[in-house]
Amino acid sequence: MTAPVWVGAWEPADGEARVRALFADRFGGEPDGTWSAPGRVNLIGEHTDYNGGLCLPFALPHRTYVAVRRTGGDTVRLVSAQESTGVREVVLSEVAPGTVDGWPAYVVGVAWALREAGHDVGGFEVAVDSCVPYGAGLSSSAALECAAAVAFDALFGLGLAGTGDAPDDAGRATLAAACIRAENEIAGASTGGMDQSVSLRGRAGHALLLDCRDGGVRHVPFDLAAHGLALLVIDTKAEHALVDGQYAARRAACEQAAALLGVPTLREIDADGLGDALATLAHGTGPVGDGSADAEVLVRRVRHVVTEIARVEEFVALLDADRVEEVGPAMDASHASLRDDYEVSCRELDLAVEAALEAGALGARMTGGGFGGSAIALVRADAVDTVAAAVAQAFAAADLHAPAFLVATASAPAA
Ligand code: GAF
Repeated sequence: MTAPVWVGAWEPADGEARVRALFADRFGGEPDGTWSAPGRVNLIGEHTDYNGGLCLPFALPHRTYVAVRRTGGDTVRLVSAQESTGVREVVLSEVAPGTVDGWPAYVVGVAWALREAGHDVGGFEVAVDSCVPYGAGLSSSAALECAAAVAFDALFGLGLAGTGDAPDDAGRATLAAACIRAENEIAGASTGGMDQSVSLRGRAGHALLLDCRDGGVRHVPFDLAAHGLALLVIDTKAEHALVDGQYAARRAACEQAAALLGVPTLREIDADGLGDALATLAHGTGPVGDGSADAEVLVRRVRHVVTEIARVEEFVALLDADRVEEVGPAMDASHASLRDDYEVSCRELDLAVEAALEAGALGARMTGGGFGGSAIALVRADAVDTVAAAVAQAFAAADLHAPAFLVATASAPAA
């Protein structure tokens, strides 16, 4: 029997102490303060954000911590407990797309984007430490960007984030926009914005219904414990990267399909119009356009996006009706659609989902961008250990790396 490995979240005081110690060790003296931001899971609504659609993520208790000190001038010095690269140095005025390698891009990219938006952000030293599993599809990159964003907000007097008791949602949307620009333009990942939005705009005890057409949000109460349920997250340890071209290819196919259908985004196609839209795409002879996806592929990509947005609505309606124990079929259908139509699952994610369902999960699906990363399973609270053990056993039997597990509760945003 293979015992499951659990990944706990740090207590905030522990995370702060860790970055303070790293800061003192590498830079000497005290930082001006510490800030942190969470990773996320997405309950449903995958690959919908860059299509102007709906998604339903929530913030994890696992957070990335930064200790920051203003230095004056234009130079940034960075160190991370997760990296063996030592102290990195970047000159802010020299930052532009393609100029910053590796993890520092997520920090200086945010400073760059805020400067581009007219904010007066200058030099600083920053130490980083995190308990968000890295490369697990749980948004470690967005957690780093958003921790940096709230640090800059406080240190450079931007006045956008509000306070812990009274967060300023409009200001946080502005910070999220800077984080998204950092990720798209400086880190080079063409992601859609869900992760940064929930890390900055989520609320403890709630899932965030994010409408990516207009950036509107609704905080939907999400307390599984009250229903005797829990959300088990399975980090499959299958390598996950959003900068390797597959994610960008999915996004490009959606944009190509929207252009062929004459709509600004696929959000404009609703379930009633789906049949006509698919017929229009299917009649195009493939490959459609230069080096682009063929008609049959576009049909499947569009079918996923449109049906997935409808599944978000179905899921939220069940939450609103206090019937969370009935969301399982929507989760299962989401996974099948991501696996078969959107083709972003993989052997490890499929196995995690199958093993969890076989062990009694009410529903299960991959979460996040896919191509590796994590799956989620809705389980009875008293079955968390049994389901985790069954998944660990299935991975061992298939000769795969041992997965890691955590239990996700809807937690606080960046602060
Ligand atoms: C990744 C991206 F960063 C998000 O923007 C989103 O597209 C997600 O994949 C898929 O839903 O997390």
